Amino acid sequence: MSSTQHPSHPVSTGVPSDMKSQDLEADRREAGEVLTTNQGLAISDNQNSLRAGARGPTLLEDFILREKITHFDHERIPERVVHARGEGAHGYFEVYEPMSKLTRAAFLQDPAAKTPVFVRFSTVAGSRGSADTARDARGFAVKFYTSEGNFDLVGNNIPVFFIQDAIKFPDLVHALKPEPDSEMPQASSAHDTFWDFISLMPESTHMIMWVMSDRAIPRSHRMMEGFGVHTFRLVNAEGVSRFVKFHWKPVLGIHALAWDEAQQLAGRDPDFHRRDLWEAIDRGAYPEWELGLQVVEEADAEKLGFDLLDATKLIPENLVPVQKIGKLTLTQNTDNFFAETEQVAFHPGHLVPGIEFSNDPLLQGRLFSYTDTQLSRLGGPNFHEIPINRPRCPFHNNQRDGMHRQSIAIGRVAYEPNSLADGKPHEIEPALGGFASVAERMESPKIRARSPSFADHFSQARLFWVSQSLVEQDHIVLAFTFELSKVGVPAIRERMVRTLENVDPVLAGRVARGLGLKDHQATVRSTPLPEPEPSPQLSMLGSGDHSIRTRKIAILVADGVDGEAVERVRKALEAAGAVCKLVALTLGTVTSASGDALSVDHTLLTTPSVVFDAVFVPGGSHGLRACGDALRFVLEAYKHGKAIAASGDGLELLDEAGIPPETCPAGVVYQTGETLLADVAAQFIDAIGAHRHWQRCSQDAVPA
Ligand code: HDD
Repeated sequence: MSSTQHPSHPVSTGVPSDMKSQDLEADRREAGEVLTTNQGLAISDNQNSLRAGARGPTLLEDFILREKITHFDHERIPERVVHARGEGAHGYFEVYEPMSKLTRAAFLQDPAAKTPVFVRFSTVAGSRGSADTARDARGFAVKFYTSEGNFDLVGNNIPVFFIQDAIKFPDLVHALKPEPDSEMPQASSAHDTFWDFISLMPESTHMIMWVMSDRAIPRSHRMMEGFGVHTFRLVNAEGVSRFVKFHWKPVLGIHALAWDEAQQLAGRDPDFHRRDLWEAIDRGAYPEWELGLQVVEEADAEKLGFDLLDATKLIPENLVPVQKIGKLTLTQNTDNFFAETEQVAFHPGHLVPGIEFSNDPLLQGRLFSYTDTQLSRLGGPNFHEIPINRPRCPFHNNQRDGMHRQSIAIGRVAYEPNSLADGKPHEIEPALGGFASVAERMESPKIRARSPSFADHFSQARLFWVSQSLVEQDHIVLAFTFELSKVGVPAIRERMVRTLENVDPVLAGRVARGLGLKDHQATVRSTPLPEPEPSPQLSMLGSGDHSIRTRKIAILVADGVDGEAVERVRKALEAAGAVCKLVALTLGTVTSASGDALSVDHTLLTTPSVVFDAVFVPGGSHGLRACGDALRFVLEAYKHGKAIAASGDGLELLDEAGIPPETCPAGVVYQTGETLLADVAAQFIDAIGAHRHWQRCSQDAVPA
């Protein structure tokens, strides 16, 4: 094998070579043949410590035991104070057209170039081992290894934030995290301290609407948007600066789980999102997002009607359309979770020439926080030398020493200016690639104050509400009701309902009813709430192209199954890009009606319907009808609004589960006497393409 080729990174997949991966090659270690100590001493006995007699005490002399145990004792590093739970992958970014009009950033100029990236997705509240499907914002952090240094876009899947000023971040996070006396609840905002804080912070209202929407329970990280959140600046070679918001648009569309499904997944497969990403990349279904920009001329910023520096505001896409300028593709899983995903250090201040900050006070505070946190998390100031964080371009300066320094700086000069090293390394002027901040004019008093332009906390929360479909509004009402029902202090629940009055009286009234607040009265207003023009892009419904690519379909089988139905429907689904798995009572094989052995992928014992997008019940599998797990499987799929198909007498399982064909439920496809299997498959594909048949989920009577 060549020195640049690694067994888990075949070059024959048609994937362009990943340059960051090549850069990591020198740091990869094969297991090796002989077990040694860290000093290279070959070990002859890894089973027994050195003792004074077979039953005597262990000797202090046992340096092999001590080295092994000492290393083990220090294997853990502090988890991230927020976004502790996450997973990462490698890939690349390509720009569609040269963007020189807007920015001088080199990685946004050449459509033929592929810029390596490492991306980490995360939840915010939970610990490192918490479940993936908690109701929460998701982190979407991208490190671009550009020729001009690393550029990190450290965003979320929600375009706004809870607070306007970084000085409130520790308060927000302390309120959100498990309560400090009991360390409960884990990975959940449904508790007193969080809602106490939110109900006292009107500026959080817009973000809380998003967090109570289905955006906070994505079906997959591959099916969620990403946002840079803050307003940044793009600066071109002429020094012209414009405001910009960054967007990531998933090629597979934006899709969510059902809340009941998300809760069940937290127990049935806490790694659901991590597994989904890993498996998709592993089988070559590379996740893709397009990078979008909303660009605002500096002179137009004041015409927007809100302050671009306020991170609780978004720019509606019907006001400023998103222009798609390139594509991110994830192509490679990590070799080692700790070395790559755990040690990667993102920072909104990792910039390249041509991209700059705005004065958003939330962003400004972040610029301090991210380096600071790595000092305790990664153990010192040399975390930039950790392979995953190391820029791919050369980097030289006079910083020296410190904990865990890896590189060996040669020579006696570590200062500038110098003459002993020919003045190197030296500065370089902006025209030749040096970074220079935009020369923004500043004439202001030193003051602790919020700009009056940050004062409107409800208009965009209302814009979000009115832009949702009825189904999405239902889900928001249910989410508020769920979360606030877990709040023990009545005054907090009531205060939050009063906040919601400022968003929409119907929303507030429905939540109040859900909470049993019988005395709730709608607020009498002197001026009616504004009636914003709905912004269609704020709704998830109808997103995507109805493709079923990468969707996971369960085929329930037992001995006697109609093998032809299995194969024909499976073939059609796979041709449309779906992944089919045979689920049966036990592993091994089932024997079809015609005597063929069909390999089983999963059992009903280990694999529930919540890990699938749809279920097909071919005829002949009579053994399933007496199986409670099989009945529960289809009933849950039904309750969660998933596409269900049955051929032949497969519909008897559905009937047994209480899903009667005569009601023609949406998204349930039956083979009647005349229907061909090809038609069943085609209708099933359509039904899966709709993602979920949400109208079914509101049927509380379904007992799954
Ligand atoms: Fe933050 C991590 C995103 C506000 C302080 N943040 C972190 C991560 C993401 C974000 C995606 C995980 C990065 C990774 O995968 O390693 N944070 C955001 C967004 C914000 C935001 C979109 C608002 C728009 N954050 C924010 C503020 C502060 C922090 C206001 C502090 C003043 N964030 C941190 C941190 C973390 C972090 C404590 C924890 C681990 C880390 O940085 O590396 O420094």
